[in-house]
Amino acid sequence: MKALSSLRLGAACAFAAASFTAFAADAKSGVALKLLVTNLTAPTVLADFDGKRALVAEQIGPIHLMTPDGKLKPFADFGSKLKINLGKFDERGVLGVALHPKFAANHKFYVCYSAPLRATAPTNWDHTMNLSEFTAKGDTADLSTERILLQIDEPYFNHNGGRICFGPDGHLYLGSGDGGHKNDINKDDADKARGPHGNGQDVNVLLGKILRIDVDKPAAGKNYGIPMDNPFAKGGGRPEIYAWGIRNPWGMSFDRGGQRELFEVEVGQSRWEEVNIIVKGGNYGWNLREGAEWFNPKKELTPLEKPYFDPGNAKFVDPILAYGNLAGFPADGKGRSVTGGYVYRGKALPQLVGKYIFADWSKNMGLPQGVLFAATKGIDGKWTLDQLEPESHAGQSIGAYVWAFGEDRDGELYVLTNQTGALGSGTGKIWKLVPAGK
Ligand SMILES: [Ca+2]
Repeated sequence: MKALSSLRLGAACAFAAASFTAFAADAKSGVALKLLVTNLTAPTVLADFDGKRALVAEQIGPIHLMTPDGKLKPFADFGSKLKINLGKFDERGVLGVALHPKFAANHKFYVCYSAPLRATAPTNWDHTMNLSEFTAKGDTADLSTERILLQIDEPYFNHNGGRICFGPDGHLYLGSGDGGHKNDINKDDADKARGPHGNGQDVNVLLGKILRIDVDKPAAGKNYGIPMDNPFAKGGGRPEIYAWGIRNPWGMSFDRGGQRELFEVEVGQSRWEEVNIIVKGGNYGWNLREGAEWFNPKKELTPLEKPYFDPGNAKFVDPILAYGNLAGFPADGKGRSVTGGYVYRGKALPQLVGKYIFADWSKNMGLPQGVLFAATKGIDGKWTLDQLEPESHAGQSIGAYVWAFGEDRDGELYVLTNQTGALGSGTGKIWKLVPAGK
């Protein structure tokens, strides 16, 4: 029970219970999707590069610079560094890219990607996730400048997370998945060597966590530093951990306004898709909880009355919002797999300011039926969910898999899609959220 005895309670875990409100039909949204780029595979990242251009990463390796009218030119290609299954559905590849907050001066940027399994990993595991620093030279990246900061061995191909972002504190945040497969438990799968109660609740492993590191002040003999106020900076768990109990964080971004909160989405297993606000020391529940229910690792569609193991005094942070997964709620679920986005702080769409804009990947794993959402915080502090129905794509879905969102320097948002759900199809597109009818 080592994992349990080392659990620490977060200081700021008193969140209101998740709000599972009815799904309000949207009046005319005043929003349209403007097509900027076609012929990509599966775009995973769009972020500001220099105010004039954005960085666009594709999961299979290429990173481009994109002009405001959607013209691309090569910046880097990670294709030869990846372990990836081209042409198939895959959760490996280029998963996160972030520029250093002082990129204009130091030209440093960070990429989280799925590399072949390193020599020190268990031989039957799948791959190693690398978080590396690189230095750009003008408009291209020199990949020989790679400095590997952090490596996480991954037992399975899926649930990698890999999204990264810098916080207002200047530190780099990384969301790591629980290691994959399902249930986050190894009772019948001992070779994959997860803890007795899974990786999410084990604070001695880096899987299933939100991590926070200091890239600017490396500790002696290390490639990075540990912020002094990380929950386990002085012991009790891995010092990189900022929050835990995470399953598969496919989306992580700081609100650039408001309270500068860290929004994360959690791809659920079969019943609940979550939006969380991540707080330091927070335990987000997985695999004891899915949504605000006690998860049943033996019968995933039937939640338990009490936790499947005794979590002692552990306190859990509930999602600010969760919607039903169609696997668990065939009649009124809203999707299958949540895709994280951003709190809108741009100028073009005043009706969206302060709302968290995100999506479901697709309502049907085999068909492109992604749906956009807007979450709104009420005056009572509770969040409610609405479909964001672009007037250019009216209906119950936008007719594409929603792979990711992007944000430019002005705070305007982009929707990154694919038509096949697989890598290598050449159907990837980038759309900008713009005012309808302009
Ligand atoms: Ca959770």
